[in-house]
Amino acid sequence: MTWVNAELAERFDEIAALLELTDADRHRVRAYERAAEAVRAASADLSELPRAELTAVPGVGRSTADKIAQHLDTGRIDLLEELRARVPEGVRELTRVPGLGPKTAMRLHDELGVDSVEDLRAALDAGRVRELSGLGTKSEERLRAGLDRLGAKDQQRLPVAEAHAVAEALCAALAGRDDVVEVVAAGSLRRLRATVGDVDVLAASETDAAPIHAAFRDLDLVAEVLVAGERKTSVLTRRHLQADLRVVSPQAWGAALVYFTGSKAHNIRIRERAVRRGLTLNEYGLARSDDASLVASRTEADVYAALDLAWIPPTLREDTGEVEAADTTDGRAPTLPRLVEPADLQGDLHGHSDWSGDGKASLPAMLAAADEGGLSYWAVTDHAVGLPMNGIDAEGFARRREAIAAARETTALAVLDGVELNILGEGALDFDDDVLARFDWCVAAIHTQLEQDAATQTERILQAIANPFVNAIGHPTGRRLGQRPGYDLELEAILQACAETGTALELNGSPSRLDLPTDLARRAVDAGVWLTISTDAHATHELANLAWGARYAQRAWVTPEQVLSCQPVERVRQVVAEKRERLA
Ligand code: DGT
Ligand code: CA
Ligand code: CA
Repeated sequence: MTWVNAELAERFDEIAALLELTDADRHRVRAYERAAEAVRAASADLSELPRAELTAVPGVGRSTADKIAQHLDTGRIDLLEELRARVPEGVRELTRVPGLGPKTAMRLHDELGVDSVEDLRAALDAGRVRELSGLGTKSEERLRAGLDRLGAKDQQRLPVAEAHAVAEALCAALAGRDDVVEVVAAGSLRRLRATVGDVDVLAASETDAAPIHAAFRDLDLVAEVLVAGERKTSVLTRRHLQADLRVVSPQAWGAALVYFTGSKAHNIRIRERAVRRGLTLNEYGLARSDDASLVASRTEADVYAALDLAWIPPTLREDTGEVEAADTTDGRAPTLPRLVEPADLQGDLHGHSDWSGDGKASLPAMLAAADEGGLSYWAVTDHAVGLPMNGIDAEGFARRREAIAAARETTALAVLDGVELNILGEGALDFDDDVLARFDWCVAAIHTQLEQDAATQTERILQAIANPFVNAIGHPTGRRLGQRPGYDLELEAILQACAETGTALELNGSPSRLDLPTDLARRAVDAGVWLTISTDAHATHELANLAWGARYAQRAWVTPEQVLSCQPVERVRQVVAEKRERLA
């Protein structure tokens, strides 16, 4: 399908949807749906046909042909503009509520003045909805359920790893089909945002998309079908996670992938760039604005290249400087960073064994798994005694020291004798300096009194950083994805102290944390502060957290040189020794 045909089809679909909202005759709605189908099915590029021949296209009648001509000449269709003016934005918003059809949305608007989702909630609470004729308590229940589901997308963003698991299953099911050439989860999932609102599955197919949409709806994972359209399917999966499927032709794959990967801000930025070059960019391709001829669409790299840009990794697509850094205009060399990758990590500087109460595997088992994962060193940082349930006291660590010595005989890994200290109230630590001095590596983290204000939390952390034996601050903001936000910190002071003392900030790769958040991590590396990318593994399978941590770090433009755990163990020991020399 050519780009112009696709755009026209979209316009006819929108007309049909808006006509339905204005209670137009069913045949009229259907006529525009058919016009969209006819345009989509047309083999010729409609912008290249002589106007007189438009009606020769199967399914295109006089009225449709006029609107096509109007669109081609002026870029607008009067009927569509009228409808857009007639149907308030709020009503269009209401139809996003699952189970709320166009007729009811219009009535809620006309009769109750409801023109937003919030209004609808208020009207339900006030018992006004059931007073409309034909709408009883049953309808109320249905609308409330719809609002809850909408809320699931708007408010309860899922941790990316959970959404990833669902997306993998959805994609795998489609990838097995003969008629699917490519399938990818785009959107915030591909950009690796810490939490995901919904999953945007994009598939490419040479053939009719309808059977692919049908198969998607029939997957076992699907709990409920929200939208069963010809071009878009929306379903609810596990844990109320919404997933949308769109199917495009391989010809449009690259443009669609750029579009549906987002972010919206990134899309807007590159679309402006297109306009300045006399081009139009949308999900079907990059085309010349004057004659609509297609310039690029097949691969992402093609689309970026036609905009004088290097291909931009999805983790950077947030409009925070990546478009400028990718610029290749007039042969300029792009300045995109060489992003850290999981394979760059040489060691893990935060992990647990069953020496502390919450560890699920023995030290030898953890070391074997780390070795298998390709690491060359591992710090066993069991909890210290200040964490009452799980912690180890000084004598316990002395006994563990013997076990570490024995383990070193059996592994090729360098084993760092480590501890995860508790930053107690007022910033005190579990042990005195003479005990701390016996460790190779100390992580300090806040586990208690999470509710304090920014000044207090910052002061506690500064106290820990000032200790000569503290090498990294673990999970610095304390956030739990989907459960609790991090505490507020005065980051500037912390970064300065870290830089001055040679103390690292951890990027905790546990999928329930991904802590440091992107903006903080980027400020940290910009300030010259070491990052560690750590697993916080309590079980052997959690060593896979390294990959989450590394890929999440990409969003902060992190390079391997900025990550201490991407350096050899000798460098780690040197950084530890330097801080002790400086402060002790
Ligand atoms: P989410 O689902 O809230 O975690 O975040 P995204 O980024 O996945 O957003 P979503 O699912 O609403 O849309 C998927 C992508 O589609 C988005 O990243 C960019 C593109 N997109 C959606 N709406 C717009 C829009 O209004 N303008 C532009 N330029 N792109 C859009
Ligand atoms: Ca999404
Ligand atoms: Ca979406």
